[in-house]
Amino acid sequence: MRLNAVLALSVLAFASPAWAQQQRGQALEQFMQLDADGNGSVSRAEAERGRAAMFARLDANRDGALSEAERASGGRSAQALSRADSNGDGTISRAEAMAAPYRMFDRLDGNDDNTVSEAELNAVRAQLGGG
Ligand SMILES: [Ca+2]
Ligand SMILES: [Ca+2]
Ligand SMILES: [Ca+2]
Repeated sequence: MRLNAVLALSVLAFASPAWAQQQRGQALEQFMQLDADGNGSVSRAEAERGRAAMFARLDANRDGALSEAERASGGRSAQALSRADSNGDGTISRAEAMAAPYRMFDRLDGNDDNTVSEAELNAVRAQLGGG
């Protein structure tokens, strides 16, 4: 399910090094589902849309901000978002969520051209495969 996939992404974005390789591989496959136009690569715009969808799903009362309670109901991945609270008021506004570093994307985009190409994905996949 796509929304769960998006949640998994945010977990990976804040993941500790202790995270299992298998979970990373799974998140990678889910990341590829963000390829909305099906051209084999995930642009930053496509990835950001995925992140916005996650935010919308967590914002249960649709006030454009994630309260502590809303994050708590979203599980571990949503709680990780608390790092995005740049003004420290306890809620995460949409702007704060979108302004937070997209670490998974940055990590995958090896040549910093704002697109995670098929080749870049394959390179990471090869690393995860233990090769
Ligand atoms: Ca694409
Ligand atoms: Ca809310
Ligand atoms: Ca790239």
